[in-house]
Amino acid sequence: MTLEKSFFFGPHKICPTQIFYGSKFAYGLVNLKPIAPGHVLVVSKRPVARFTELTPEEVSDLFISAQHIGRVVEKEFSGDSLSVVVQDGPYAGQTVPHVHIHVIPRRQGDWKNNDEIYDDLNKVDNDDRKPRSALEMAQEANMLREHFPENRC
Ligand code: AMW
Repeated sequence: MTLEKSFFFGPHKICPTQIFYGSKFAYGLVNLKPIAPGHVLVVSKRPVARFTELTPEEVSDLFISAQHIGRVVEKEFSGDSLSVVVQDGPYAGQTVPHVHIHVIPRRQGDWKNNDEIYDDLNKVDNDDRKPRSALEMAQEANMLREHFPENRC
């Protein structure tokens, strides 16, 4: 199923080809600058910046969505664990002021020191992190979308 509707992620208009998952209150998109293979984002459909602004129903749906998505990306990207991360507010590393969960497949030894993953998460504007092409992101979203036939956008 193709998701026709685009959404905003903070100030960024997200093309439908980047979106692979939709629930009542959340959507899943592939990452422009992933820090590991399969690093995706689960975003609140309502464009609020802070976690505390979500209703209980939105929190529940967002995390249930992250659980479904985590199961799929861990398997598809040959992970053995997941990092599930919320950077809630600018001083916690949030660069896009719109509530989102990072879901990142993890493998043994992928970061030498585990907490260095947070350094990499915070290097989003670093020149080493080249944005991916629209085609590469669309191909990944197409593959992931196959796992979510019940998508609702
Ligand atoms: W934060 O620093 O707000 O916790 O995370 C922002 C995330 O959003 C980063 O992983 C970054 O790569 C990603 N990102 C920024 N702009 C886009 C975009 N247009 N499409 C997809 N991902 C994006």
